[in-house]
Amino acid sequence: MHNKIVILTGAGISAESGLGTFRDENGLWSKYKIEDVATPKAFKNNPQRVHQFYNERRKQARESLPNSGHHALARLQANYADEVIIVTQNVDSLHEKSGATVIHMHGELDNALCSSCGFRWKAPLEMFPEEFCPKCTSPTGRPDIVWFGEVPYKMDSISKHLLEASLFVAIGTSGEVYPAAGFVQEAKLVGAYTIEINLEPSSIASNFAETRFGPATKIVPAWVNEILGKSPS
Ligand code: BJW
Repeated sequence: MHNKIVILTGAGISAESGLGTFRDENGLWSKYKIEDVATPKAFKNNPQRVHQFYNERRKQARESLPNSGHHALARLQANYADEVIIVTQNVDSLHEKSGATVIHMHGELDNALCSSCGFRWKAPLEMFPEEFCPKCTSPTGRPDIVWFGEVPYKMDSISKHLLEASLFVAIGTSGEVYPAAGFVQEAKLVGAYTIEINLEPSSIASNFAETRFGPATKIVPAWVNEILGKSPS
């Protein structure tokens, strides 16, 4: 029995819902350069190109549905006797669509953010350069996404949860991007047991006490059944 389970998810949990990962073969970073679409400088130099990248992904994400991996985590959060915190690096809303409550550390495709006043609003399906902020009226709306070089959201809250974790599980993430890639070490420092669930060993698999490999739609529901003490269905 664990007092607090902290789960970190990455693009791999949404892969079987049809959303592309970043670093797999044919992933987003094989088609786009990070410096063209995922940095503040890219947005400053070519907002049209950056909006187009996120407009396409927003449309795809809104049409997609959660898979059995997302549903299993929602079931765990609803039925586990103690706290289950889900932190996601994903900018889609598939965890919420499955009924879970999550911390979005890299932002959300469904939100727009004013870079002048910090106001957030629901993003229209398509955003354009000089998107007006409904609060301060500046033409400074941007996708509410944490780009490289920006500080991820809710770091204080995430650090607090990691300090209290007795089980840390990373699902569908390559371990290539910090600070998320360092969470396993933070959890280990406070004595948490650590599990990696991924299609194949990530670059930081050796940091985990236990690893389980295979598609998230199979491995996650099986692990959740184990934790909830249910026989496999
Ligand atoms: C399956 C599966 C299936 C497939 N079932 N599994 C040098 C050293 C250390 C750090 C740095 C450094 N130089 C710069 C940095 C910092 C930088 C960084 O980490 N760079 C690295 C590239 C080295 N990080 C930052 O800039 C961050 N900010 C920061 O550090 O601020 C400083 C600070 C921090 C804390 C406190 C105070 C200050 C910001 C990072 C922003 C990341 N942004 C992105 C794009 C924006 C969002 C978007 O457009 O969607 O976020 S990058 C991209 O990578 C995206 C993801 O959230 C993130 C992680 O990717 P993820 O989810 O792991 O996906 P993949 O594709 O990499 O892996 C998928 C995995 O799934 C694979 O392993 C597959 O095998 C698996 N899989 N199918 C199960 N069916």
